Amino acid sequence: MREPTPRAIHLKDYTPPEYLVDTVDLFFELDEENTRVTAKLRVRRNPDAGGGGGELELCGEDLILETLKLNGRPWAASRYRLTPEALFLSGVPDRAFDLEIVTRLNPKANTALEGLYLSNGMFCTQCEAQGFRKITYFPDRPDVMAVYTTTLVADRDRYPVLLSNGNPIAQGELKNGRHWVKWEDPFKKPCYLFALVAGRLACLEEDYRTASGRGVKLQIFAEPHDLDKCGHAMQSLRNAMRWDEETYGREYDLDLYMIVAVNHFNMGAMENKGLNIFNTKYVLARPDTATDTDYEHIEGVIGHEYFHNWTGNRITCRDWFQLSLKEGLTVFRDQEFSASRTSRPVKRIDSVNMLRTRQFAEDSGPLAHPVRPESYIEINNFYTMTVYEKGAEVVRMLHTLLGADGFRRGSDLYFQRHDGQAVTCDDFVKCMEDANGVDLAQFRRWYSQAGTPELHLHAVYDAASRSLALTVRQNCPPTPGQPVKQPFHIPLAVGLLGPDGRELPLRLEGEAAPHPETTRVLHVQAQEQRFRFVDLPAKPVVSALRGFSAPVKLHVERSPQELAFLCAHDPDFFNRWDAGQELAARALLRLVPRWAVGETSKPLEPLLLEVFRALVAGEWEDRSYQALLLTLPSEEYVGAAMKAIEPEAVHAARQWVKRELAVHLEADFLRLYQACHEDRRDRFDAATMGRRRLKNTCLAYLGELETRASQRLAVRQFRESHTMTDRIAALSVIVNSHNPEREVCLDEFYQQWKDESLVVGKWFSIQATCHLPGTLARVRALIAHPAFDFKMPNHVRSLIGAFSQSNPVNFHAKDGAGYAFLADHVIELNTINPQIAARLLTALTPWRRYDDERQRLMCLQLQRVAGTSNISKDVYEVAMKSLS
Ligand code: B3K
Ligand code: ZN
Repeated sequence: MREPTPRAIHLKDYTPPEYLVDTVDLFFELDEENTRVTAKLRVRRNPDAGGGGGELELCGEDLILETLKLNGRPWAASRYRLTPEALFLSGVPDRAFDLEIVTRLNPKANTALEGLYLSNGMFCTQCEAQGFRKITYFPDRPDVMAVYTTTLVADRDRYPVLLSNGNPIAQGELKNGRHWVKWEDPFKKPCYLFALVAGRLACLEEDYRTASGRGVKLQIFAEPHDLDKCGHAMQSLRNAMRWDEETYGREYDLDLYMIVAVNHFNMGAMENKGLNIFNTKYVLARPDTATDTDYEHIEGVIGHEYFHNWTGNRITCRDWFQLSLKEGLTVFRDQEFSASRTSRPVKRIDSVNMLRTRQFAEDSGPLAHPVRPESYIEINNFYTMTVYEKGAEVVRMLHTLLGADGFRRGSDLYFQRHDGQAVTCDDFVKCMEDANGVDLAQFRRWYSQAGTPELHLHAVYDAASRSLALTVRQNCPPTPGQPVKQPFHIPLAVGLLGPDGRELPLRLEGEAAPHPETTRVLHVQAQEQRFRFVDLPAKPVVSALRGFSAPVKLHVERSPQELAFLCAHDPDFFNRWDAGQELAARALLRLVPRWAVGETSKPLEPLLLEVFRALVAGEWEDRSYQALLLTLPSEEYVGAAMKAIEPEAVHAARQWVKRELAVHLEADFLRLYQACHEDRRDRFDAATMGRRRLKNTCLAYLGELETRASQRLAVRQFRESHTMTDRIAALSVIVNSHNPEREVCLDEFYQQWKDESLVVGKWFSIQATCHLPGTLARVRALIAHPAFDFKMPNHVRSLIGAFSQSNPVNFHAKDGAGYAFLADHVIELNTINPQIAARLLTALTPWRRYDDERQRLMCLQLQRVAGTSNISKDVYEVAMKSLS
């Protein structure tokens, strides 16, 4: 909402800060519409800065400057200049000095939810990436690290709880019913980790003892009526703390760890030092209000934010281009934590599924960027799948290449060498190199080159020499600004299976003995490389990219029989699942053209049916994994393999295969459903959740039959179950069918849960993702529903986000109504909450992947958005880059 053509910031222009701030003393007089902030900063010139004695630049937005003093004396107006984005002071002393800045701001008017704002009458903050500049004038960049003290003054009645980073050190009463609390955070931090909260909050409190015996108080704050939903978050926090001690030798460092759950939040949660602020969605859970997936996500996000205390807070980023330094690493850490808590195979497959559908799409479209981007217009647009999820894969590859012990040596060195510093991705890789005596020069390209590498494997068996020649070729398609790529260093985990399904010893030509393991990691570094395995009595089946050892697209010639064989025998859980997916995806892709031309007779491939029959009949210990094996690849995944995506045909083909499988395997699905059916509202262990996941997978198949019996089964589960998992799974089946009780069930659900905002969000999503016709009209009606709050990102995401990102067949309706609907709301949100608006708009980014008519319609809407007056930097960047 500023200059017409916002400026891009480039990594190559990075220079160290001219001035450093050692201490920050903040004094907040909190008021809903007129908060006064007094900031006292101890400032000094940076001895390591290049320039000499330039202006002191302090960022600041939407602030009213009241007074400015230097070393206690008013600073003359002639010696500073003010722009809408910064305050520049000229002629400041060479020696360290005190700066006192008094500003005013209006939290109530802050609907962008960045800086200081109000959520359900509670004050809270969000400073990452650049929200602190909406609180006071400051050198708002992560390489300026200071020690903070914060005093909060507010009305005692409305704001009995006053929180900030660190430990409370003093408090008192004032006249007019106001009170104050002073906080001190002994650790140096960048301003993006600053936080405050003030409100009428209830607290769940427990004690924790660290491995070395220190006592830490754990507190979770929520609105009083939500206190009974904080137990799982508390347990998750304890689990995360223990895990980080055991896995990385990292202990918590303050005496107090606080988490506050707020309703209005732009993302999942925020790792502010000692005072995490969370979206309620990732804290609150009770068996009747939250699903198993919610329980898992809560544990994952609580872990993620906790792990940031070391990877993000103690060691932070030098600049925002290094975002993946903390995010990629912390996602890797949270993934491993979750894997240890639930089912490792399922956690890995869930992560890869998301990467392959969403990150691969990002990497092949106009918004593609390296894990360490080179430029940005609005940094908030770079909290992407690439920086987070691909960044985590890059860290995982280091783990694979160096082994668990080598990785730990590298991380130990990283914590030791860089504690208290703001560093780069390169510094991290350097620690891995130094601790292990390896050269990762080529590996570093994963940080600088965008795009998903393609790996082509070609295996030739030679019976005479009993050897297998494996030729590996890699290439990476061009991405914006990077037409040509250098080869990557790719860890390729492989195994070989004999005709009986047993693993074969892996001995490469020239080696004295076979590899000790049945999976070995090949280092693929050249554009084309050959590996020869010897001593193979018969032609083996290659199991490549085990565990998804690198974020690449793998191409191997494999017959359907080989895929079925792998799906039945591969001991590698990932490849076993992936072989089934590939078999199903191929079957779907073969069906798609028939739908496109309206052909009706479509035989279900006997091999696919056979594979599924074996999967459904098998006795699996990990039921959750079995559920995944029985799930067809998503429409997004199948569509991604097409030259031009045909959403209706893909949807129709998938529905048809699903229904055919249900028809042929009805008895098996029903038997499995019954075997797993139980109503355990008190259990959230991996085995119980696995049974629920499998049972609900079966229910979804049975639902496709649309028989009276299957309809009744779904309604019975909906009405009689006590867990939200089972109720929502049943409701989803009901909503996506012609069940006569559809509307009644939806209404019952709403009536029961209308006071629980998060559950209302589920009610929105379930309707927004319905694949039947008429969904857009319903979504429009729901926007007008009294329960819908346009200013609450959770609601926007569960309705507009779910419709545009998780309902391809309706969003991509041929008439373009879905696109126009999305653009309307992006334009509306552009002024209310730019971050959310920009995020929503990315549903139109992959327009080139569709047919000509859809391309035209999607572009039309992107152009309409791009032409909006008062366009925010966030929306501008997404619209312009998408169109380029
Ligand atoms: N670090 C925050 C994300 C901040 C997003 C700012 N637009 C949460 C996280 O990744 O843990
Ligand atoms: Zn994070």
